[in-house]
Amino acid sequence: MDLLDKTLKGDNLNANELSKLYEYDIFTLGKAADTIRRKKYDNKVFFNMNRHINPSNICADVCKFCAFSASRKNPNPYEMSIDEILSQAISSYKRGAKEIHIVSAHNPNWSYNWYLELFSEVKKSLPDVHLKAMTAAEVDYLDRKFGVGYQKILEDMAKAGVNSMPGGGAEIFDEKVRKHICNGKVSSQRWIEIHQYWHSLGKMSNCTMLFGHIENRENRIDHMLRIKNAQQDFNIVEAKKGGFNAFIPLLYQKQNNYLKVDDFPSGQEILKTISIARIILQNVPHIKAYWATLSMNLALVAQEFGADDMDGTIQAESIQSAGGAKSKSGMEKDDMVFQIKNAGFRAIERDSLYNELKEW
Ligand code: V47
Repeated sequence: MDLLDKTLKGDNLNANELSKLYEYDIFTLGKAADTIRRKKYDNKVFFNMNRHINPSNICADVCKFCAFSASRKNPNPYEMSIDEILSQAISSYKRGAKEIHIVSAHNPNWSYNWYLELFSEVKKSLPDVHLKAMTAAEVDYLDRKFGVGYQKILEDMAKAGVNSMPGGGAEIFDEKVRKHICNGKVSSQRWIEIHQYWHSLGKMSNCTMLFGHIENRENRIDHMLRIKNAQQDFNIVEAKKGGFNAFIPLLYQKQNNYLKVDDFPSGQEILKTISIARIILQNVPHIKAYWATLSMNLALVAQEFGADDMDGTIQAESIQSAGGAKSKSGMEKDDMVFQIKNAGFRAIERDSLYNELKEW
């Protein structure tokens, strides 16, 4: 039996063995991935109406790949008040956003209670909105700063109204690469423990992988395998009672940062990565081709190579756009729908947990 058949059958192969999947041609991989995605979702492509809010770019950590955090290359520090965040969230809600996605730099000026107050205030003003907030890196930062323990932080977040956690901060789990690109940030093991504890509270989260910088193919597969192993009980995910909902390969944006990178992945290498993710991560329901990092065109092509989701309308975005992505002002819903349908798919608006809301 060849490697692809063995992988599809679920044989226990290691990262080194699985990295040879990249040696298949793109169409063979794409067909295998597309078969899995069509069996799950047929011709549907999901998107949501969301709003990203990044309350501050002042950061205690120093990640070489980051163009967002205030530094010599981005000498523009800012921090928003709770009232300012609230007024952005309310105006986005009025424009149709059903999810508010709050991710911040690790701002040393904020107290522990500031976060809880922020989440409570958002939920008090907008009880219907899905609040997706706090990467595991932020949770770990609060734990390091205030010494409360990540378990308590997660329990407090849930009590304050956080509905799900985004997948940021995973970067690349391989410890050697991680040390080079984001030394001092949440460890790989801790990132996974934080998500697993959150899942044990009956909550969903996403998982990301930052790729296209200095990592190699085996590092990417190792990252996927750690996610696969961390996703313990697929039935729980299906019942939406805790687990990873979507895997999001984030393509590295190269401008305005301190990470020196010589080679960038070709479109083929990117699509192969997405297909391989769909093939390996069969216990993670969704593969998100985040249009902000891939560009709209490649994210649409990715829907034929294993992905089933585009992310959303965003309205405003600061992290990837600081690195060069064209996502600063998000995208109109009509344009999203038009482009999905124009690519030959059914445009399905979903909520944050992938319940279908409407076919446009
Ligand atoms: O953790 C930072 C990444 C992440 C760069 O869960 C960069 O639905 C590319 O996690 N090039 C934050 N990426 C964004 C994120 C996310 C986005 C959309 C949806 C979801 C979700 C999560 O952005 C960070 C980091 O990995 N990032 N700098 C860069 N130069």
